[in-house]
Amino acid sequence: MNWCVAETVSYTLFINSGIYTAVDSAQFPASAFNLTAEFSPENARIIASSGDTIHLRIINNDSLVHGFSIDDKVPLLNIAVGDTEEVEFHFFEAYIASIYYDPLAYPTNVALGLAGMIYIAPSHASTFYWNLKEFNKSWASILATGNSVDWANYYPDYFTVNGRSNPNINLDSNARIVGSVGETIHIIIANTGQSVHSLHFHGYHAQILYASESPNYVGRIKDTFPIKSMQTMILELIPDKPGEYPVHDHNLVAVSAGGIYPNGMFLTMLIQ
Ligand SMILES: [Cu+2]
Repeated sequence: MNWCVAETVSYTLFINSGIYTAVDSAQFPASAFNLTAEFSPENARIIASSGDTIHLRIINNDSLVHGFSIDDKVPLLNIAVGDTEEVEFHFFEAYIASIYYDPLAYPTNVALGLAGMIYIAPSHASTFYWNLKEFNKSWASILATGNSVDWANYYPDYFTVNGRSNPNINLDSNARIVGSVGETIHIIIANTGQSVHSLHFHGYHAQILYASESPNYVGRIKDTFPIKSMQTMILELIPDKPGEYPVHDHNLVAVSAGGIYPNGMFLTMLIQ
């Protein structure tokens, strides 16, 4: 790869709706931006280098009109049922994590799952990705049929990382951190849920390389990282000892699914 020459990076995203099967076998409607016309609860990751032309084709494979936007980058595109829209954009900075999403009826379509992450990757570091979401099972059916809910009384009951809950997050090699002592590890985090998620690392501290909410956070070395709704953060972890340690949401309700603990936002880091 030539690191000096910007390239065109192309993705085709399908807006799909489907039925999500949670870790406890509960099922509810959900939507996602996927790389194929088949619904998967994990939204596609868009990864490019700074200066690259990012070319997206977005196909609305659902039975309702959908939108697409990236704050400060791509204004709202409306995509009719069965239509395709195309857009091109660039990020000229490195170490940026951003969120693409469907802003229509906000936050309804995001709450159904339509939000994924973009990472502008300069790094040769070992990289992991956590797209944090939560769902209210009974609301999902209401939202999917175009009805409204009272967001002031939002109490989500399913919590996922890349569409999975514990113990299945460790099966996702893009999420579960596996590395070695002294290795530089980067963790790209997008909170595409509606709640704050506060990730607590056991065993290690990490340093904030990027925080969409405030540049003042950059450089802080901590073990707990609160991330607000629709914000992103990039962490650097250089493990100082071997071991297997957990990472989980410090808000313990987010470590559950359908009221069962610890079936939510919980995974481990395996350092050898
Ligand atoms: Cu903890």
